[in-house]
Amino acid sequence: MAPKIILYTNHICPWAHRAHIALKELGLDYEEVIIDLDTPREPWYLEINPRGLVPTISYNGTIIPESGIVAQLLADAHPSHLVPPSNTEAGAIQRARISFFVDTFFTKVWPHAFAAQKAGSDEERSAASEALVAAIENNNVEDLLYPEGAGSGPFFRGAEKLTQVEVLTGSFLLRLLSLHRYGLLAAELPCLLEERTPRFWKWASEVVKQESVNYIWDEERVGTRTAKKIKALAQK
Ligand SMILES: N[C@@H](CCC(=O)N[C@@H](CS)C(=O)NCC(=O)O)C(=O)O
Repeated sequence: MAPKIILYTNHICPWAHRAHIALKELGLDYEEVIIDLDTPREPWYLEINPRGLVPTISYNGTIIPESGIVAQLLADAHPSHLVPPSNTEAGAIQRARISFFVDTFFTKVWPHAFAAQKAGSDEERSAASEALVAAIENNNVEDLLYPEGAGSGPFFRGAEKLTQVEVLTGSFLLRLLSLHRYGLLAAELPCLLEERTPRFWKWASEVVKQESVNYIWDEERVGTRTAKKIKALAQK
């Protein structure tokens, strides 16, 4: 029987967005409850998730917070192309590779995008964007994505369909490829990525085209809101 799923979310949140990608990829129906992030969390939501963050999922009545854990629960409960089962050596190794790639993305690459968004000047923003491209080069991200001898598809390790890597990074790739239009990343970043890290660029460009990745995405809303928030922070 199909599970009863309620997703507590907000479409502007890249972490919550991960759950939307997983649910769509797995073809699971869900009810969505939008949590207003501009006002203090209401007591009923704090009872569901005392951290007050989105996303949280109710899966057949069991409450699970934290985007990475939500995505893992969905992938484990619904075996699919996203991630192989862990009870074979090949499956366990693929899971380890997924985790290592995602770790590399979030500890080595994404922090520079975050720094660029918070930069106080164009020079600082350009330096952070340059550091981001250098991090992709220096951490062999392209070889992790497309190692020799792997498949020839567009996704992680040449998969033909999305994997858990894209579930966990897709919402951030959407931002990486568009926030320069709102002054949050250097204007030259897309060119730098395309010239210096073409396999990463091709991967990211393909990921953001997928319906499961972009069906809740509102670039204008996220771009203008993030720019406004960062300006307000700088004036404090
Ligand atoms: N580690 C959490 C991070 C989630 C998170 O930071 N969510 C933000 C929105 S993007 C949030 O709920 N913020 C609440 C607030 O700022 O009051 C996860 O992966 O689920």
